Amino acid sequence: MKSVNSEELINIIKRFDLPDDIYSVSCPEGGHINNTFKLSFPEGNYILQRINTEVFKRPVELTANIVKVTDHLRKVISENGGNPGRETLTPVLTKDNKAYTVDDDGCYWRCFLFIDDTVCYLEKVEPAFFKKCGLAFGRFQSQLSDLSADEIYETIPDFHNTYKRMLQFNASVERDAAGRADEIREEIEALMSRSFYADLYKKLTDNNEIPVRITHNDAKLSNILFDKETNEPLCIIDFDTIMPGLSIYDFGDSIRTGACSSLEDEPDTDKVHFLPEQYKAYEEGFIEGSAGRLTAREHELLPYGAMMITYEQALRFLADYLDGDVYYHIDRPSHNLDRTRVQIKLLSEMEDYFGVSVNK
Ligand code: GN1
Ligand code: MG
Repeated sequence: MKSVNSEELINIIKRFDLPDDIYSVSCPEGGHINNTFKLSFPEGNYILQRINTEVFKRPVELTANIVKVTDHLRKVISENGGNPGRETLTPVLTKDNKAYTVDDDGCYWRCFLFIDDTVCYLEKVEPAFFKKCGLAFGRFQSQLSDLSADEIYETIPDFHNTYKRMLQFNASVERDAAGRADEIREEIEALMSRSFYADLYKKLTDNNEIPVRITHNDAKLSNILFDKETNEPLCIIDFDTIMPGLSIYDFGDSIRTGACSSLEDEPDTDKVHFLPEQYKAYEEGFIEGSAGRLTAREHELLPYGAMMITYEQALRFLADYLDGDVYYHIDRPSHNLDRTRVQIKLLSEMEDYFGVSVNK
């Protein structure tokens, strides 16, 4: 996306229903997809974002999803005596009452209240603390459980359709666009021998064995804001991938990122381990937070959610490596391959722990 000059920025700021005297504009760290600006006014702070429409190709539907979900969350939080201004995102509308505005280049912009006095964590945390993250995402699931998934747009079609991801991966192997397939036969084989996870996804969804819910679809630790004073989880953020999905996949994504001893792109796989203590703590929190809203089958499938999403993420990283690194940002030529190897190592340790055997 092209850079933004201050005149354009002021022009956009003026379109939103914000106070008049702006103090300052800064660019907070973190967030690699959208452009984010923090706006400070004497009356309070706001977040202004330009949506990356190369990744989020349906910005109107995406914004409608955010409005619907945050309206609902605000209602539930108020009914429970909470503070909706701090416990969920609050979209700020434009002066003509829209939740986004389009600039002269066709880029979409949106604005939220900034939530002051919070911290977020990027790296692995202690089990007792990770349990709180499970509570936060479980509570999110319970707060949304009476809003129908039919009311939400699927803004990235088949985003977590593991079966289609498997077919796309097979097609990437077949095409071998970057001529890399021969050097990574072992990794390709590791994924092909696990296609039963894709079949399981198809069976679960074809037979409606578990409900399609409204899910976050990027349920990682860094998407929770904690209250600076109490260090308790306060607010879940990053609603760009909110779509119809499976609760066990949100659960699984948290495990994939938070019950692993390394970052997801660690080049040395000897450092990559599944952490059962983290898993158990998060599971306890997630179940408690979801307050009886999950079905017995969803409970039973939680470990599978962790394994299936890890398998799917490996398919996505390796397909991108085979395609010549066209989707994920890379900092080194082997980046997507390193990411894949971390997923495979983590998955195989999960399989040992949960007693899943793979015919190699
Ligand atoms: C992308 O950019 P980030 O970290 O929010 C991806 C997720 C992957 C993740 C893996 C829209 O998310 O699905 O799990 O990378 N988001 C999209 O690092 O594809
Ligand atoms: Mg994200």
